Amino acid sequence: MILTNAKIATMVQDRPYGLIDDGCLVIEGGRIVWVGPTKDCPLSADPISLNGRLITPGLIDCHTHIVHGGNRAAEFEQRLIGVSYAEIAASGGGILSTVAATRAATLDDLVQSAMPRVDALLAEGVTTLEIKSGYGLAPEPELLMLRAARAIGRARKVRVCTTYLAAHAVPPEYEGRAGDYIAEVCIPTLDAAAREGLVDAVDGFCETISFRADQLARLFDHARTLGLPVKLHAEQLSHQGGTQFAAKRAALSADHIEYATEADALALARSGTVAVLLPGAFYTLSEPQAPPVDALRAHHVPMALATDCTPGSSPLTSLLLTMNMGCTLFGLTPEEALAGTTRNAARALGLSRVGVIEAGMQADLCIWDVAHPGELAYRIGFNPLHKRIVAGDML
Ligand code: DI6
Ligand code: FE
Repeated sequence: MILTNAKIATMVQDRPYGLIDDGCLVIEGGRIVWVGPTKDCPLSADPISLNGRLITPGLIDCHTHIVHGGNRAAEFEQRLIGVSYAEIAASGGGILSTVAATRAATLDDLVQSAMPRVDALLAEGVTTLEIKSGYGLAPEPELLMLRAARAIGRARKVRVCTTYLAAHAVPPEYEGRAGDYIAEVCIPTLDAAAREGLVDAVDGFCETISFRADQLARLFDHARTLGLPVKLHAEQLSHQGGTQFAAKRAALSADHIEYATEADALALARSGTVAVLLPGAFYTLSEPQAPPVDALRAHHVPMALATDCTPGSSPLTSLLLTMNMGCTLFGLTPEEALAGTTRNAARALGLSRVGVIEAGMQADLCIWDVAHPGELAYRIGFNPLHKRIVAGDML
């Protein structure tokens, strides 16, 4: 397939957007075999002219809890009249109410209820999607969530990366016994999930309402023995040392990090860990403190953006709106926002064959009805996607 007369945002880092003004892209066998100026195109058989449309790498949502049972709309109403997230959690709402709904769901329930949310992301150009477990908090429901994630990757043209997040919260049956939960449930269930090929990475929630770093250390040590990379929800609501803990373990990413410090940013830079920024949760919870973007930028920490699609803290299924929020709420530039949902999002998932447009990469692409890549973060609630291409198939 030869695509010509396109503005191509390759997202390679040598110039803004890696932009090629009048570019040509050759795809063969699901991979990009050539990209460059149309005038230099090595082939001319049956080119498809895009008449100046924009091509970008396929969008990557690198942090979602998109598989879950039930919803938390009632909580939304409670929070609007002033009941706090913590008060709702303390009264059995919050994550634990989603746990109950998820434990009651069948595999088909989990797949079918997630599919409209997945389709909303795909309609905006997502070609790679990360999906976490973390609402089962017991062996079989956690495995069921990961099986649902794998089933979604088979049912739709999208690459799914799964993340094991049994260390998301302490279930009621282990209240006050976080360490026992890690040892008796999280670690054995990770073995079972890994044996079944269900896990691509391991995650944890380091916060006062969930786990301390030293409790997560045992799980992360075990992940390393299985050859699995780690990532961490860190510094979302307070400073607990999660970012330093993640950096020390060369985690793929540290996520949320609203309360990270300059020293934390330096640690991320030194370890090559990606900062995954989640403006949907910041917006939904009306959080008072934004992540230290200036420090991350100053230390050249790669920044990614993701929906953090959850039923409670971030019921967001638009990566384009996430880009707009990343700019408006966190101060990212439109180019940083696009890098955050392509090149840096791929890095946050440990993927090396997607996220930029260059020869040898997988042909996961978006064609947009816009003239400049900066327009993608600019509009609010508007979808200019013309076509999505996954592994060379134009959809
Ligand atoms: N941080 C969050 O915001 C979510 N989990 C986490 O680790 C909360 C998930 C929920 O509200 O259901
Ligand atoms: Fe999350």
